[in-house]
Amino acid sequence: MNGAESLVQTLVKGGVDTCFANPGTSEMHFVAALDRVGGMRCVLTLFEGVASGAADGYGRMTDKPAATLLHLGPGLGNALANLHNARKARTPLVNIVGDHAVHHRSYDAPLTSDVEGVARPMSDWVRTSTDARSVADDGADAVAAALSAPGGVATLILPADTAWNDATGVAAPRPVKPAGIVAAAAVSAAAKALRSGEPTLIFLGGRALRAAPLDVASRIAAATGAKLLAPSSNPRMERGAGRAPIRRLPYPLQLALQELSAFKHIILVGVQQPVAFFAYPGMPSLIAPPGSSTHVLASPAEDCVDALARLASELNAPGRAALVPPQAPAALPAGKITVESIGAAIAALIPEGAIVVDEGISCGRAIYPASFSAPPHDWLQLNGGSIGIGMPLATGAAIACPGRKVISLQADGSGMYTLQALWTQARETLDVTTIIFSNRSYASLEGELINVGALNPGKTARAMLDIGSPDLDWVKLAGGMGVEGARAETAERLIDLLQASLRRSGPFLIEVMV
Ligand SMILES: Cc1ncc(C[n+]2csc(CCOP(=O)(O)OP(=O)(O)O)c2C)c(N)n1
Repeated sequence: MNGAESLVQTLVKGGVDTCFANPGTSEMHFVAALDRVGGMRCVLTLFEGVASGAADGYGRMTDKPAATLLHLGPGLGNALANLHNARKARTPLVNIVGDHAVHHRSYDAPLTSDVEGVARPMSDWVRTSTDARSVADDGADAVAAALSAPGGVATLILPADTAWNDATGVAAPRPVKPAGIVAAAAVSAAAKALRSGEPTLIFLGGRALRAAPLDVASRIAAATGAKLLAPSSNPRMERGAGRAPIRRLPYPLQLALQELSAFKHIILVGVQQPVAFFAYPGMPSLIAPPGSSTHVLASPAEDCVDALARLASELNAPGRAALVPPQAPAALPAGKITVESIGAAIAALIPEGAIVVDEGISCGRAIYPASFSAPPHDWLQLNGGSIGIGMPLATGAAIACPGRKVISLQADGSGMYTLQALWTQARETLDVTTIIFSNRSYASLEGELINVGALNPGKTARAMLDIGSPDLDWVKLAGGMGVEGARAETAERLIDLLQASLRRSGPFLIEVMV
């Protein structure tokens, strides 16, 4: 057994059974090992940002790491933007990055670079294997690091000789650091705030947005009159009919400040304190009102399910909370495409068990509020702010959850960063319906120009926000990568196309002309 085989076997033994790859010469032994070792599904991506975003989608849906296979510093560099998003989402993920053989590094060959230096900012754990005999142990440590609470990005750098030399065997899975149990004092401090009679917000994020903890939180809210709120962008929310509904903090800072202005207490569950996405001249960075108290019930690395259950029992919260009733048949919109008609049309058609990936930016904002009582589904967002995640995330989620429909809500500008994901969707026959919001502009940045105080933008500044010259043709772009598509210029056509695509298998793309 060589080092590469020992690593693949160790990963499979540790539960890593899917690898999103874009390999090169230094990873050839890893690639060859995939044929000799069973149990690893390897998915080719045509850009490393697709591999990292897909691994993120897979990890969010399964709570276990997928691997990526990347080519030295430049391959890893191409993956970084979506590794940043994965890290912010606290997704378990293992990068395997090939490097030159140890004896070759000193010659400064064309692909030589500081791979650890490239890895560090977007990784929670980094190691370079030094020897084929230690590669299996390194692999087991990487999986444990990725899975340890609160979850993270582990990057293992594999010099080519550590892959081709003889190994000693396979390493057993390592113990994983579980989520911490919160101190009794944190539960009683939250209970005291909730009993104070003063306006109290329970701010939930991360794992606390899954159905079970949300249900407990809504029982606490019912018992105490507290309000529930989530951050504006979240890795994964379980929502829909029969589940506790939760609104999100508005993205515009002015609205976010207004939303929190009345609260005297803010209880954090699985999330950090609310902060402004950007600094704006003369505006605060922290959103909690001055004079309010913030109480950490559970940090992202702590067990929020246990913490909420203990808080509910201390408060004698009722056993059931009012949940969202099943969806009443909504009137489907007709006529002109607007942000509102997009919201109503898509919200009405979300099927049970769907996974909605939301990188809709300005055109997708009406879909979430319109879909509270859609059949139960998951909602995945860009929560690290680095655009270009949507189509890769949808790809990874579809591979993680065969049998579930994926609806990928995609703004056109963000879509252009990683559209190669469509090719992987076609090759793997994934049930992904991509809905492109073709407004042919960086519309959200037009508002930001004003927000930062850059008033009266001139021709050059405006040209930086206009992506309509030349016009992108998404139906042709998709067709070129093996994904069938069609254009919708009215709400009726959008509804027809969406219904048809949800009935068929394999990917489809709808270009909505906004
Ligand atoms: C990696 C990265 N590069 C650049 C940006 C800055 N940025 C934020 S929004 C945006 C434009 C988004 O345009 P589009 O996806 O078409 O959505 P729209 O604003 O039109 O709704 C850009 C370039 C970013 N957030 N991340």
